[in-house]
Amino acid sequence: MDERRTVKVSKYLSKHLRHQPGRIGIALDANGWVPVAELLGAAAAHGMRITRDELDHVVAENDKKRFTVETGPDGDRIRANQGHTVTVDLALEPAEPPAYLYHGTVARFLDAIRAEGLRPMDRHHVHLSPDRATATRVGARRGRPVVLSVDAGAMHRAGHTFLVSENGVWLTDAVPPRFLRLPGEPRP
Ligand code: HQG
Repeated sequence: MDERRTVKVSKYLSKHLRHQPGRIGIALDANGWVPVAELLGAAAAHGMRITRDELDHVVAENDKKRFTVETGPDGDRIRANQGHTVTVDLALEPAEPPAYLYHGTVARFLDAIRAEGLRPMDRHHVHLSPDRATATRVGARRGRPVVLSVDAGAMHRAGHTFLVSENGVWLTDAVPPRFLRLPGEPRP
């Protein structure tokens, strides 16, 4: 499977497993799962033929482990590991975060972030990375990246809940400004 095809299938899966299942007439269950056979059938019916081998390849090779396939009594099912805009309960267990987590963004959002902290915007959670390199890549999607550090240890002690997704992304409801350090500022 070539890289272009892999990216195309991955984007198609993300779109329908996170954002617009109704576009191809599928419904995710409460926890975000859909039978693999149903997904592939619906995709084909809407002009996107994906083989089971291709799907397995994308799930296994995806750089960010965006999807999980699970074998159940009724056959295999698939879901996106995070990043949904439709309502799903990923049933992730709260976990204790490392002392610091990182968030990659761009300069044009900094004034708002300084004033109101990090907000989930269109997603269900604020997404935080365990290392600066990952946060840099996340920020670079929008322009020249700016990496903020988050005093996750202090947030946790103050009672904020953290979840960690299947692919190592840390999720929390919001990050108040006092737990953020912008580049060039001392740690909070
Ligand atoms: C910004 C991708 C103004 C925030 C990535 C970000 C990640 C604010 C944008 C995952 C703000 C939201 C998530 C505030 C936050 N005022 N702007 N108060 N608070 N922002 O895409 O973290 O490819 O929803 O800095 O790799 O960029 O989808 O979040 O720039 O892991 O698998 O608002 O998405 O993964 O953008 O990215 P997003 P994100 P996937």
